[in-house]
Amino acid sequence: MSSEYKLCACPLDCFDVCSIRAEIIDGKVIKLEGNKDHPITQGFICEKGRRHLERMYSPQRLKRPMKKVNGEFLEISWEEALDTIAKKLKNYINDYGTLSIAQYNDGGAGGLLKNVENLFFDYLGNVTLFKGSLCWGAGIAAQKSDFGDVKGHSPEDIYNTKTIVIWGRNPVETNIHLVPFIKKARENGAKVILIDPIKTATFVYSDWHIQLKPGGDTAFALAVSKYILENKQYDTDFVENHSKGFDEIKGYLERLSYEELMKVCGIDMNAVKSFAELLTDKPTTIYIGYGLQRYHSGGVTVRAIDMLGALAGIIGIAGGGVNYANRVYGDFINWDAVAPSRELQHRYIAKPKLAVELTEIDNPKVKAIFISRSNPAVQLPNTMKAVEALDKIEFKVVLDYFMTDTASLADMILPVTYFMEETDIVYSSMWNGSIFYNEKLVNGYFEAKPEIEIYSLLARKMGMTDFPQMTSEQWISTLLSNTTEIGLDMDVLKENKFSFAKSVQSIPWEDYKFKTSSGRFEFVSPDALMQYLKNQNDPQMYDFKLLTVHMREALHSQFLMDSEQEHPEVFISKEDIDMIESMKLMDGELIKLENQYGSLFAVIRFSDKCQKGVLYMKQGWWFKNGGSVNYLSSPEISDMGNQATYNECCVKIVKLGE
Ligand SMILES: Nc1nc2c(c(=O)[nH]1)N[C@H]1C(S)=C(S)[C@@H](COP(=O)(O)OP(=O)(O)OC[C@H]3O[C@@H](n4cnc5c(=O)[nH]c(N)nc54)[C@H](O)[C@@H]3O)O[C@H]1N2
Ligand SMILES: Nc1nc2c(c(=O)[nH]1)N[C@H]1C(S)=C(S)[C@@H](COP(=O)(O)OP(=O)(O)OC[C@H]3O[C@@H](n4cnc5c(=O)[nH]c(N)nc54)[C@H](O)[C@@H]3O)O[C@H]1N2
Ligand code: SF4
Ligand SMILES: [Mo]
Repeated sequence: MSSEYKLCACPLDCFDVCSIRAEIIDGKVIKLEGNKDHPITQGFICEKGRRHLERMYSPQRLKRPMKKVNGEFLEISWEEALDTIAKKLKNYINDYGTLSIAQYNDGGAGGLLKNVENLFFDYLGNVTLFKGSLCWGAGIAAQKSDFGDVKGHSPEDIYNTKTIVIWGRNPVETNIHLVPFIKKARENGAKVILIDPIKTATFVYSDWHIQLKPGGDTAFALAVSKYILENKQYDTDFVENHSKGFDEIKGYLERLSYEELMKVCGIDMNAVKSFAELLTDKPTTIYIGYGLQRYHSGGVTVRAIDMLGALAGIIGIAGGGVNYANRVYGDFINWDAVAPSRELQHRYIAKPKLAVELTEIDNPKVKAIFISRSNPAVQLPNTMKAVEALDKIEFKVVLDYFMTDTASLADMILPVTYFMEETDIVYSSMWNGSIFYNEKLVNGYFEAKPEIEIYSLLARKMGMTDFPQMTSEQWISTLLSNTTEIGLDMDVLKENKFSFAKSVQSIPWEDYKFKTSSGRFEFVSPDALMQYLKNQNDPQMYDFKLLTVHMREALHSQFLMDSEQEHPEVFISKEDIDMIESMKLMDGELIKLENQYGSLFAVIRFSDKCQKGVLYMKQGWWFKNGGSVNYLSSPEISDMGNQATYNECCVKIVKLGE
């Protein structure tokens, strides 16, 4: 049999969204490699991308629907699964109303048609949904407040810059295709500044590491802003003609004391001055990551960095920008064409608060929950309580490929197809404006089905005659019927398998037409900043701050299924020598981490990457790997965007056997 080569894109919840070349022989994908013709992902993929085949053809994949009987899962037919679900839903709706049905999902797969599942629930009635974010919500809300939208410079624009600030982002592990851009910019003479409490893998590409205290970014941004103002280095044209709230912020900055700010961020005045000099020697670009907004003041932090960008005059210029994410297509999806005609009034729980609110919510209580594209039993904060809360729900349906920790809680599991087994559109990059047409390359694994088919069948069983019944192609052409407005030619997309909207601006806000209500860039309010500084005086409950970061080899809990690691590792700074000596800790020893939310056994490692008083761990571990780092994280939300506050976490180390 001869090989056939087809293009597709990796839909994982990743900055990059790689263009992939698949080799297919006899109806089976036998090799995946980077597509050399894609201008951004440039012909290479990560280890996870290469492992897609192992996952797609894994013997552990779920073959058929399964129901739990006396604690054991039994394979059943689709007919039985969908009949049971339809019957249960009808009964709950009849007895308690549609609000007793909940739907939880996340970014596990970035396909457009994956969202048809949301539409199913819109047609079902007003249900219970989850708002906010485990990921990037505070920063998104922050940039919407400042600019009116969240836009990033095109990756190549980095070549126009003199200084690249990588602020709380770790591209060497989480955004690997940004790295060649950084490397080339450096070869051309650009300097790279890394701002992170941890000396991450990205350190090797940086010229200067500002190792501030966790949560200290706002204070640092305030100190630099104050210095820029005092030294009249700010962009007067921008603040006078294109911004709102400058006078208030100027007055506030003048009143602040450097001393207080230095104490909060742990950075000295020389560093503030040097950073201010580099930032205002334009063009300078800032790339913000998501770790720094997983705090109570996460929104204010991103707004303070935006403020700094605005004062330094790097907004709307080539080689500039405060890059957080890049929303290009979301607003152009024609959901109106398929939406139910009645007005929706769903009930919402903030996602990070599921652990506390799912059981408390009443009138009606949640009786059934659908969970897909996510593994909340591992990824949600306050995991033990979240698992308890989920467990109490009478009827739980999970859609996944594998028996994840969440799936093991379910009453019914529905196996879904892998991206190469279905047709979809992928545009989920948080960084670049690529859009991909993923056509079905091979048949589905055993009886796995795509979500659109599952929900179309369920709608029929439920007698939802108004629910649109369409093929994948019909869904795509309906949902993308408006994209000519942004210069996206569907024929070109289908032919080439990837494209870019013509309207994607390489330099966002170049015309200074901000999408805020004032039409100007809006400065963060002094009140919000004051609240941030006040919060920094709150006493710390335990000795150590614990940061949880993303790991190179996994995508959250995905790709860890076969890991034989028995306990997660926790890294402690070698500078914490007092603690190490007084507790007689040994490198590699099993210890327990404990706080008000729970405890977790972990292997302690001495590290020169973190700072005194700060521990860090990689997130995503399953129950069988010793448990989720989220046993320890708080269900509180940030100041904006209902964002989880994973990094606002304090723990103590407990020595075992004492
Ligand atoms: N390999 C891999 N790639 C991924 C993912 C993955 O799991 N694995 N996940 C994807 C997803 S969904 C996301 S959201 C992104 C996340 O991508 P990133 O934002 O790059 O990664 P994070 O690990 O979330 O956090 C980034 C950094 O924030 C730092 N940080 C923590 N607290 C602070 C602080 O107070 N100030 C500052 N300045 N920095 C702080 C951490 O030390 C960490 O180095 O990555 C995506 N890419
Ligand atoms: N402590 C701590 N916790 C964190 C973070 C942190 O930094 N620290 N990061 C947070 C972040 S940034 C994020 S984005 C969340 C991620 O949280 P989740 O999205 O819940 O995490 P994943 O482990 O990626 O789970 C995705 C699941 O979807 C399944 N899946 C993949 N494709 C499909 C599909 O096409 N259909 C269906 N139905 N299922 C599919 C996968 O098999 C997997 O089980 O975690 C958050 N949790
Ligand atoms: S996980 Fe990210 S870097 Fe790896 S192949 Fe997928 S999109 Fe590319
Ligand atoms: Mo995320």
